[in-house]
Amino acid sequence: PRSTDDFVYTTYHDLDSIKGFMDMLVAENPNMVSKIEIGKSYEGRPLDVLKFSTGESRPGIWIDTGIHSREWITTASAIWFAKKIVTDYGRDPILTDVLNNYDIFLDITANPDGYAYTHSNDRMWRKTRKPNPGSSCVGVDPNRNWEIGFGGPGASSNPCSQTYHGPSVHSESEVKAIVDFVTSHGNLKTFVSIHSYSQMLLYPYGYTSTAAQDQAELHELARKSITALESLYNTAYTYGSVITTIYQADGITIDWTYAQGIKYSYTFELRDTGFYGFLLPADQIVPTAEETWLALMAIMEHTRNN
Ligand code: ING
Ligand code: ZN
Repeated sequence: PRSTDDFVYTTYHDLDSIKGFMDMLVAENPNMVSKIEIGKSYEGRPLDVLKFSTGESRPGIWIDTGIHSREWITTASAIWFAKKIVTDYGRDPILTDVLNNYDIFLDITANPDGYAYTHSNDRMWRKTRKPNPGSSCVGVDPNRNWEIGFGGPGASSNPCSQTYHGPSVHSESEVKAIVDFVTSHGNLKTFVSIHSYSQMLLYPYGYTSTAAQDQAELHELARKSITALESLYNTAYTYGSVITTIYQADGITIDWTYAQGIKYSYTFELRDTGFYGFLLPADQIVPTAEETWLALMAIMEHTRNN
């Protein structure tokens, strides 16, 4: 494609193609979009994040996708979100108001080594690609590697497990890069980490059944967000805290971001509920992105009003 208008949003893309998309989007929108490198992956790939900004020193909204590399629908949706943001700015009054007051950070390929591996070797690869000393099994679960509840029973100490927590807190460079970014930014208001599949919207905690301090507000905003999502194609979502809605999960992203004071910390589990699972047909990319965007807009609008 020669521009992001020609880019094909209805298929899944490899890392090179996504990098090409990001570079075109930046070149086409130099006053709004930039690419920042927050670190390097274990295999040395740049950890690139798109920054959408219309002014200096604004509070931030973070969205990441693909931290579990086989969850391709999340990455494909994020590409569509990126195009949607530049298209709607100046046209959609709510998005315009959000972007006139907040920066949006979009981390489309949060686990690029894993993503490359899902294209080259194993479509079902979930974890990072760092070898584990003393084991023939590779990789750490980047959604069990965070500090809050690290090493608890909702994670595995077996390097061969899909939920292996890793040798130490933030041992994975893909996780540490986000930790360092969040810490040094210091003013993120909203953090949305997008997974698939299960059709759920989840908020803290995963490591304890103690209710989060903001549970009532988080629950009400989840309800509003899912009402918006369901209004488009009637896709049925459930919502609640991680531990009450899925299962106990220790060392997860959003428990850490919430502990940093980022009140609107959410995880989505996108389509479907298991019929195709991680292998969601490409003809569902755009509908999934469209409905999820309505949910994200509800969260961003609430952020703006609070
Ligand atoms: N499932 C999540 C997992 O990491 C989850 C469920 C989501 C747990 C959010 C904790 C927090 O086990 C997938 N599909 O990744
Ligand atoms: Zn996941």
